[in-house]
Amino acid sequence: MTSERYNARESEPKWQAKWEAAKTFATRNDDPRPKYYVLEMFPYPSGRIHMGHVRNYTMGDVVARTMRARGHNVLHPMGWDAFGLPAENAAIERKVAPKAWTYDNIAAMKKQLQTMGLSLDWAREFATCDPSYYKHQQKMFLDFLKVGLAEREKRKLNWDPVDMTVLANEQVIDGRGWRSGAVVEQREMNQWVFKITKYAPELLSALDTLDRWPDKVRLMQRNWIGRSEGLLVRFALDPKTTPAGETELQVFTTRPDTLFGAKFMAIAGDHPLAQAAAAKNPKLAEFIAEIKRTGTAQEIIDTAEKQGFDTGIRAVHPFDPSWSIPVYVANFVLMEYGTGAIFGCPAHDQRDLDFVNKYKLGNTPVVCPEGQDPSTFVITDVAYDGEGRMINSRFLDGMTIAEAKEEVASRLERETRGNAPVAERKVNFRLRDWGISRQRYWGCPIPVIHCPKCDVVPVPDKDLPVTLPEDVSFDKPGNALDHHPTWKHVTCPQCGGKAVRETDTMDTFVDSSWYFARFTDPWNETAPTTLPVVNRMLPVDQYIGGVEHAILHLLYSRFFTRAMKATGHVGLDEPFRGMFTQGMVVHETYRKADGHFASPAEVVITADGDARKATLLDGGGPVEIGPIEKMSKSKRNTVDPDDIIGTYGADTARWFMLSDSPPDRDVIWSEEGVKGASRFVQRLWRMVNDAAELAGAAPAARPESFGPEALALRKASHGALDKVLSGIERLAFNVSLAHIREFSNTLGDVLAKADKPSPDLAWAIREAAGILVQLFYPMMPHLAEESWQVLGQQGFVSDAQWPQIERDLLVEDSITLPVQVNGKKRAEVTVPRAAANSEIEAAVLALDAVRQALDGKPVRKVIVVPQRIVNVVG
Ligand code: ANZ
Ligand code: ZN
Repeated sequence: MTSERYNARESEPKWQAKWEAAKTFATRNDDPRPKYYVLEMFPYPSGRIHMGHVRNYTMGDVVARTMRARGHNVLHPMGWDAFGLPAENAAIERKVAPKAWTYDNIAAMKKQLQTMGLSLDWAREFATCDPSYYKHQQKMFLDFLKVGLAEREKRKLNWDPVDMTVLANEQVIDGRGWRSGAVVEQREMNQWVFKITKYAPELLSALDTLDRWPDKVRLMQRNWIGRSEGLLVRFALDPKTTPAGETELQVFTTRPDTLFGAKFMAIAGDHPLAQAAAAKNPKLAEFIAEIKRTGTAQEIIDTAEKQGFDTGIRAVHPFDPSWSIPVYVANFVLMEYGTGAIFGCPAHDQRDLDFVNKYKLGNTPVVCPEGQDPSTFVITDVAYDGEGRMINSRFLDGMTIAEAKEEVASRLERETRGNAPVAERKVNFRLRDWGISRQRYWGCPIPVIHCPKCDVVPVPDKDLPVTLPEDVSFDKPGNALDHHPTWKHVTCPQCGGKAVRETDTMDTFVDSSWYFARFTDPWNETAPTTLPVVNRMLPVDQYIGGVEHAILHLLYSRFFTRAMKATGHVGLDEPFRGMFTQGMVVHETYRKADGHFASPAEVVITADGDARKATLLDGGGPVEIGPIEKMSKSKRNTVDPDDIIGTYGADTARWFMLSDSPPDRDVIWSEEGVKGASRFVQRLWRMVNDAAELAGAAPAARPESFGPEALALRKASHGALDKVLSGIERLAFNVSLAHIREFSNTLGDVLAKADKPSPDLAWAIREAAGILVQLFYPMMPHLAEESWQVLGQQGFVSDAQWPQIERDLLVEDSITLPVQVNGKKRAEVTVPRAAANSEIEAAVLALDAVRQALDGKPVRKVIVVPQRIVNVVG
């Protein structure tokens, strides 16, 4: 037995250096084996890795190492999502240049990541702020512009009237500018958008093909795209009441069945009709200015009190010329959706109900739920949006909602006014085009030039990349690119006159929408991708990341891939075949007597269970153990990966990360848990050494036959192989780890008993130890390499093929058969698989249930259908 402890601190850097020297994880694009692309969402270079990264990258690494061992050409790259606001904040607060700050952080985090022993191909590393990356992004922007997938559009922006600058949404706090504290206004300005809406139907329908995505993520995408089927209805207006003789108002409705419950119409403040009316009515103009101030963010609109202003305009009901309906301007109607105008049916829509209750417009229910009496059914302050039959609706009465919708649609589309049908069926999407302009310095410059004569002029290809200037100052509010003395002043590439560069930069979501494609050939200097390569290496077979990116990042990437296809940069639509969202890392919180939080590193825990107690490491003061929460700086319940890896080693951290919880759930990080994992590492180490000693007696050639002990061990080995692999394939890592533990217990028992093993058992022990090492290799690669050597194997375990499963060893020894008595199932019998019919017969007739069913009658016949069923005839 070895008395030496496994020393992770010595072993881990040693193997990392050997892998690097041997280029073990370098991936060749021309490798003929089937490819497998594993990707974890690349990190933002904040400066330090956190436990969430450790969990994310460990999972990806297990998949990558397993698929590699199984004969795939695995692509497993890493890079940096390096643009963004924190670099500018650091520049403002600490006077460091965003570029220097970013690259310093990258260097520090790379060092940390390397201590984790990840099987990454670092040769493909890049940061999105490298001009060699964003150059291609600029090229693709111009390609998109050519085919109409990028456009300029007027959009509302947050304007800080004190700092005289545009603010990003996250810079608006409670409606005020983050620096000035001034009340933010909405201003219309020209913005660049990507036309994601062109793909809305396809982005929705293709979700059905993504069967290796979590259902919840697909549902979130579906809701975000928000397809609804409805009707565009042209309401006639009473021209006597309109500001300039306007004659109609078009609305979008998904509930045309409720037309007879209409109590008002409402239009957005920036609807042309509202604008025209406001021009003649200062009070209305004032009202519109006021509702504009609250902004158009969905959350604000949903929670703000419903407000309206009666314009005096009157609309006419499409089924009754004598029915006049008031037209309001309302704060809950958005110009950006549908037509910016609605009819309100308060009985069946909560917003509309809140509105009429405030303005005393009344309501009439038109859908009556099953089991309610139509004559007494009333709505007071809760709208009814469920199923039912139509009431108070003339020719619709008695119909279901669906029938009524159809009836209204077909009547109104047949009816015409001024040569056009009064209504048409319409599918609407909630999805908006993707506004990518950001008024920030640290982002990818949008490669266009504004010329007073030629308007918008694309930067010629030969002038790409448009690089960011480095001599920038952040002492003024607003975009540092704007204030730069020279950067934006250029000559127009078309007319040679004076012109200025676009100073907006791209949303950082653009950077992360195609990095997975760039990883396939980051060396290509002339194009974003190399077609034959990108088409072979994509899609990403397994993508792993946080659920916080389940909507925007994934949707933008799906759009971008399609746009790249349309412009000839890839040949596929869907970038991620398999998607997995991992849970968070959570930890207990600790509070000191003075109410402040203490970090886990400052606390000692004693005793277990109810007696568990925490005290301060320094001075022993009392500490209250608080709830388990997501690791965060504010709660001080973070654990530094450096500390854990330095103390226990990366293998222990990796093992513990995977062992306790299903990977899509939260995992509770605890000192006790890590210690348990660390003990397990030592146990495996002793076991491998013991096995190596006993296996010394094994013959080189596989024995002809195996005795019962050896056979039992071999069954355990191959059973474990089977179960551990299927766990990894399903990403049920915790299940795989439990099977590894169970198998190690079996092997431990055999080793404890086998003093001088027979040759066949010694052979089975050697086989079992090899399999054990290969099974824990994906999770604990350093320990596995060290163990591989102890077992006398050549080369790296990292280069070893996954062991072949002998399927006949997986067959169960016993079999359970159903037993019928006179054609009715009465019992089951478990017998050795190889049992003779006479043995089965005897076992069946001895069953109580069979004797009872026979009820004293003699047995006439027993029919055994081998491996299937037993029939007793009485
Ligand atoms: C009448 C009605 C009656 C409606 C009723 C609903 C319930 P989705 O499903 O999200 O597409 N709507 C249309 N355009 C709007 C806008 N620009 N701002 C605010 N609301 C708008 O929602 C469609 C429904 O949302 C439409 O159907 C319309 O109100 C409202 F019992 O028309 B409905
Ligand atoms: Zn020009």
